Amino acid sequence: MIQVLTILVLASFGALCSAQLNGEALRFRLSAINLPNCDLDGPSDPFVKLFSTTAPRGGDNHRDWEKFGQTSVKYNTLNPVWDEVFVYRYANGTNQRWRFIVKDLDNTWLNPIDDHLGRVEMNVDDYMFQLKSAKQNGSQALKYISMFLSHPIGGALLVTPIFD
Ligand SMILES: *[C@@H]1O[C@H](CO)[C@@H](O)[C@H](O)[C@H]1NC(C)=O
Ligand SMILES: *[C@@H]1O[C@H](CO)[C@@H](O)[C@H](O)[C@H]1NC(C)=O
Ligand SMILES: [Ca+2]
Ligand SMILES: [Ca+2]
Repeated sequence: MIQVLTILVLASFGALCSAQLNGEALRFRLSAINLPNCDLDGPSDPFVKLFSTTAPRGGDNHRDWEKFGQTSVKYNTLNPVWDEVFVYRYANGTNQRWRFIVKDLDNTWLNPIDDHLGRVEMNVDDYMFQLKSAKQNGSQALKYISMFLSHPIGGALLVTPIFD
């Protein structure tokens, strides 16, 4: 009887662990090129807010998007390279999408509202597919996946995967 109980406990513990470990941890850094300049006294001060959702495309609104990260601010540059490493748990085929919003820090008395520098959306399955094709193409192609910014159009956000 005690043995049966032990097996049951082990079995449910195993199920719990595999549920928690479900999905693959993607690690990446962000950088950007040719961002718009939205400051009068020098280049923009860009930072990025990272959101994700599994809501169906079209039917989503902003409250469906969960924030999972934010970069630091890089001052006076249109080509920022952010230092932070982001971790995102990827589950294939679950319609995971990223929305990255790039802002220019202003936050001054005369100019309290941060300017919008652009945004990108990408299906994480597509990101993984591009990564896989780049890997098959040789390590030279593996540096980053670039995503063109829209609203307004101009510049690109680069996602640099980190492998152990
Ligand atoms: C995701 O699943 C599809 C279909 O099962 C498979 O072809 C693809 O290789 C998978 N992608 C990754 C990154 O695991
Ligand atoms: C693979 O490499 C070829 C030749 O360098 C290039 O034309 C092609 O666009 C690359 N494909 C991907 C997915 O990077
Ligand atoms: Ca500004
Ligand atoms: Ca600014």
